Amino acid sequence: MLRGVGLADIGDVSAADVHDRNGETMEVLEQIVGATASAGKFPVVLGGDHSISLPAIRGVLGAHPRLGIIHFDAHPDYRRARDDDWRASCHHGNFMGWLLGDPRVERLVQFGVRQLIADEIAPNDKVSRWPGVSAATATPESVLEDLPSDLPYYVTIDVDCLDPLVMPSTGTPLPGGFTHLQLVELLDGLCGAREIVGVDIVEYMPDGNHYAGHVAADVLLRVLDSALGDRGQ
Ligand SMILES: [Mn+2]
Repeated sequence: MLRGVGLADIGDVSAADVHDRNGETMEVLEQIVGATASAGKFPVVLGGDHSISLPAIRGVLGAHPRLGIIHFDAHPDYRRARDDDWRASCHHGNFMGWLLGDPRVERLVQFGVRQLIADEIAPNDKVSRWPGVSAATATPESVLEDLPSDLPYYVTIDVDCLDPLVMPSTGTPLPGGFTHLQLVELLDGLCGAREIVGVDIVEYMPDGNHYAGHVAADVLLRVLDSALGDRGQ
């Protein structure tokens, strides 16, 4: 129950091109999320291109210098970048590479990955993957051992982790994803059992499919309920 939990909409970060060449919008988002997290608040970021998770998570790292990431996605999102300059090279398929290289990020656990990319960075020993079918049949009990209990976690949800029959309104739909129920049961179990310090839900593309919008909103609500439900009591 979210009774007693206050929610504030602090507005939009001005739209940027997918490849935000000067990084200015990214830096603004990092500052906003950082200030929110440092004030003891729980940042919720809605997108949009998945690359926004890079500044959002960097902002949270300012308040939580040891962090794990729980990542739901059809793709691993750490393709090799053209160069090390995130301003020039960061996009939704490679942003996780910079986070994996950040020593403050101690764990990355990925659920639902079902399309591997030839030029991806080799995952290092921080990474656990529950791909495709194993993610769909995973229970919270079976995956919690991959999530040390002494770490706070940021949750990033790319809506393409869901099956396109449930969530067609995204840029890179891929068959074989979660049903709504499989996803929310796993999220409920994980977010209720670990300290969650921020969340984003991204790659939702409003296209007039109102059902898909309801699904995205419900998934986010379940995360907030599981992660924050006791705070207002
Ligand atoms: Mn993604």
